[in-house]
Amino acid sequence: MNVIRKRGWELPESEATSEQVFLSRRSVLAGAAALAASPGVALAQRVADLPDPSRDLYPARRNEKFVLDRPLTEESVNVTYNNFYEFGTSKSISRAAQALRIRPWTVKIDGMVEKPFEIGFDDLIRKIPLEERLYRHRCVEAWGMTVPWSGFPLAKLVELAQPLSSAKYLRMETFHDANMAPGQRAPFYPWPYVEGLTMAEATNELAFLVTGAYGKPVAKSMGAPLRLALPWKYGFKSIKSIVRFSFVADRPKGLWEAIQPSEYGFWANVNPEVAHPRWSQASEEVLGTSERRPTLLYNGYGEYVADLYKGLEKERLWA
Ligand SMILES: Nc1nc2c(c(=O)[nH]1)N[C@H]1C(S)=C(S)[C@@H](COP(=O)(O)O)O[C@H]1N2
Ligand SMILES: [Mo]
Repeated sequence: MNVIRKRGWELPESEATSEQVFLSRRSVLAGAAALAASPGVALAQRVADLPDPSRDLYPARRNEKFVLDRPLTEESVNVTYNNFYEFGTSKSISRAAQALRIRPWTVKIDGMVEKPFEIGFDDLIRKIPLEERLYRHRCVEAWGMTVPWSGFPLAKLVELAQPLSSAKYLRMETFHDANMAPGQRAPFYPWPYVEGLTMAEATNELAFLVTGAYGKPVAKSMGAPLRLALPWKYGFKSIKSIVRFSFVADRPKGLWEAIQPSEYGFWANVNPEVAHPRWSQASEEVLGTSERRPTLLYNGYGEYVADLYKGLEKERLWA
């Protein structure tokens, strides 16, 4: 296996900048060439340029059950400080991510289900009522933020999918299109981005499928049009720009676990007492402030999720 000694998310901004500039220039050139080459692509581009057809669904009604212990992170901070390796390895991918075409967007549901199907994102989003939830988010890199997400419980999508009782895990996959997302040309990552959950985790009420944030459709840099929010787990579990949900018998291997299993595992539950091999998880930078806060077990969501892990104490639950 190709072991990367220093990945982008550990690079200081200054070192990552040249690659960022390179990647975004490549994406502009690739986009222009593709447009010239095919009338089909030109049509897709016109569809993509239409106003967002889900705009009327926002702002969604807030679910008051989920309360925060700190102020919301500023929207301007949240949309411009991102991990989205498909568009580059620095935090400053928000410009490059504008190349993400979010219409048409088709979601595939397959694997161990009554009947596999595909559904257009705009049909899916009108099947299930949206709500707003204020959640904390804790990246494995020891920074945290708070977000007013809109969306619906992942459990509702599971219900729609009608999995067989033999399904044990939910595997999720991000789009794969290196012309659109030049980061996917980096050969040492096993694209597409994949993540997985047990069925019990996927149907826990906290697991939230995000379609919006800050009272409108979610920004491209934050994983439009459909991403996950799992506030009790490290952020890399919260996969962005999902195109496929597969119900499977075997534990899926996520992109980060595939690259560096000694540091990034399947469970990845937040725990201040279990250090990452290369840094402490005891406290976190509060994004957009100069403050540090002590990290909380399960990122403060133990009352919702601690029971999921009873009897699993022998598993590596914390990384
Ligand atoms: N497809 C995809 N999903 C992803 C990532 C990514 O690089 N690609 N990064 C993950 C990580 S490490 C984090 S912390 C969150 C970041 O979400 P944000 O940019 O909205 O803060 O997305 C997660 N989901
Ligand atoms: Mo992260």
